[in-house]
Amino acid sequence: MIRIDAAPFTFSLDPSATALVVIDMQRDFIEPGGFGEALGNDISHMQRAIAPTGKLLQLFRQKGWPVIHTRETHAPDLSDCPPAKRERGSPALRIGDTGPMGRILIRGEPGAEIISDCAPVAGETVIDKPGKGAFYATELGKILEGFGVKHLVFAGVTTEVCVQTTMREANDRGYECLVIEEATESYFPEFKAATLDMIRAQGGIVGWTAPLANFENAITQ
Ligand code: C5J
Repeated sequence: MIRIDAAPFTFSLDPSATALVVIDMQRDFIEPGGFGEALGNDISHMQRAIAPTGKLLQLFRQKGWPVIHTRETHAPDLSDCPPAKRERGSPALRIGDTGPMGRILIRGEPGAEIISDCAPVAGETVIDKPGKGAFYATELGKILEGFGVKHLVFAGVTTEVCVQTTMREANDRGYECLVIEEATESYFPEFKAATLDMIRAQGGIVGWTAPLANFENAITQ
């Protein structure tokens, strides 16, 4: 087992049973003209997560450990997008509307793609998910069973929405979950801080958090 200096206590991972799950590092959440900005968010916060997530990807690739990327997307006919999701609030552009990067959050459109700095490479799994949690209405559970993994390391955006939801789903399914602190971001710094606190509170009720350097030091020793 590899021991990582984490909070609320040491995170132990089995190098033969650990995968990286990178949540929704898509142009629509990170770049100007996408869904994040259409919702009125300050997308500049997202920039901070890019280099640390890239570094994590590099570490997993060097180790040959499984990497899974998710994308929050919908079918072009919106058949998997509940009206309640599309019609909520008054964004500048709704899911399915056409913006500068094509139709918002629609599979196959430029905005739905993963940013180039974190793009999947051959052999990595990409999961399109219609919800916030990556287990809902996807094959993720079966894919993880196929890899035989027990420990999941998380990165991606946004911390309190899709990252936290997926960590909670994974925790309920018996996975040991660690989120790398610099490799996740929110449009709201206070929400990121609160989410990391929530995850590791009560003896790690959802999982663990650790700085990237602690993870890197532990796995490269
Ligand atoms: C949001 C996500 N924030 N990937 N999606 O709507 O967190």
